[in-house]
Amino acid sequence: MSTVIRNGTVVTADLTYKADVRIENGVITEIGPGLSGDKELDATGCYVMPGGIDPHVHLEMPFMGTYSSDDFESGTRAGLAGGTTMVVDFCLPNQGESLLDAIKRWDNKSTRANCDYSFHMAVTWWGEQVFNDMKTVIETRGINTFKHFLAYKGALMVNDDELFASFNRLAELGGIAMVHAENGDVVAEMTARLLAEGNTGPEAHAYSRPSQVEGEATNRAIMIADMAGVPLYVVHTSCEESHEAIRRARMQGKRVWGEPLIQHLTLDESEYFHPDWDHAARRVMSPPFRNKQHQDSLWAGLQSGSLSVVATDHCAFTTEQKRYGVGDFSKIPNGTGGLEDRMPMLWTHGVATGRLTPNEFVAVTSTNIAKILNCYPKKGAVLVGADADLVVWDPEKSKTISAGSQQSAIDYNVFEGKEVKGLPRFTLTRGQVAVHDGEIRTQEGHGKFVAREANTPVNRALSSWKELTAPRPVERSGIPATGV
Ligand code: DUC
Ligand code: ZN
Ligand code: ZN
Ligand code: ZN
Repeated sequence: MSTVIRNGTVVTADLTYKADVRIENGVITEIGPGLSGDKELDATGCYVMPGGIDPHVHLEMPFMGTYSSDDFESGTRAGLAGGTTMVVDFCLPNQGESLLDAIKRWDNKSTRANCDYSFHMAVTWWGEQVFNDMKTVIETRGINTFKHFLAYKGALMVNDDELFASFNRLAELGGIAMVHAENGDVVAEMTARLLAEGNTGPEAHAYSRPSQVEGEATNRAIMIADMAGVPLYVVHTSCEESHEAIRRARMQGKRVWGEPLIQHLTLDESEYFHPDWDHAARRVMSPPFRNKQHQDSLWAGLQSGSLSVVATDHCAFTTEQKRYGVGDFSKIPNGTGGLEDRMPMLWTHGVATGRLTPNEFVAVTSTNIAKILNCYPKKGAVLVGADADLVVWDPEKSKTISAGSQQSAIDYNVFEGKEVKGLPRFTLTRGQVAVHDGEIRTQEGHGKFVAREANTPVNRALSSWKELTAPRPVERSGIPATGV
């Protein structure tokens, strides 16, 4: 049984050409003109692109006294509705828990996924067990990316000694380090000060974590990664200070990548000053939305290639959950949704405005991250042999984003009322049509775990630091008899 996508224009990260695409057993088997198949999907007027990969989601995440409200079923359904065919979630070990036990918990949650998925491992504590588990996780579970929180003091945060130890271990194992880069000590101090001064509303969340805390932590993580010799992926890059550090590192030949979110690219800090408490609280996430100058910096980074990937940090909480923070902004669960809207919003504000080419759109929504995560060309490609995770994209199809018609389980949408032009006609997950013109035909449990191997040493940081400072004891003759 073959499926052929007919009469479309194939758009990949580097090519645009007219061709039909044949799919058999979930895999692309032929690309060329005039193909026919048992089942045919009409792509006239559409682009046939690799499905989106969202490398930063938190589905059913235990966090801030609750769980994020989209699970692997609703979250992946939302993703597919918007053209995303793979998500990567963060496995979070409890304090003292082995990494392998934590993965078991994530394995159980993810059996309901409608599309393929993978995990990053979070290093939430440090000790011999974690040191040892890291090797097993990489070698037997196909998880090569390890995230470190430099914020959330007293909960997820790791200190610099732990960070350095973990980075060194990853360098040795061929893993990739990831960081949530905000200075958690400063955020904790600012939070306490703001609350003591009577600043309890959601707007104080933004004041508690200004761009400097992100710039500082990004710089620090880059320098520590350089000393360890490990590649570094900076999640949710939201500001110029952080982008500047990433840009500089890349120009120095370091393997550092930055990941802006669609929310930071299209929504700004004025949202926190909305007179409606719920409106502002629903948009509380870390890092917070920034001003227009920071947004310009992020767009410039995507255009110039200094920023590599657009993600969502999808971590959806209901209004009821957000209200845990009435009277104390620090108790508002941090997180916003975006899985369903990332691709249409980026197309509308990126491609339709002329900031990005369709090929660059494919690069930042799919191909770049597939390469970084070591699952290219299984994912992120339109090539014979690649998984048929595809989106047939209709650049003329439009809608108004609304919570009333979304797949996410929450009761609002941070993009409510925004017009998007550019939507999937079909989304295919390993060859199965999951979405056709807005009609959802997802299949719970269809999603499979995508194992990813460790990176080759060539992907390590290219800083000259190690050569310059390689330990070389100095030969001396005039050694004093005593140290006194
Ligand atoms: N930021 C959020 O807003 N939510 C989840 C975790 C994070 O870092
Ligand atoms: Zn984060
Ligand atoms: Zn996150
Ligand atoms: Zn149709």
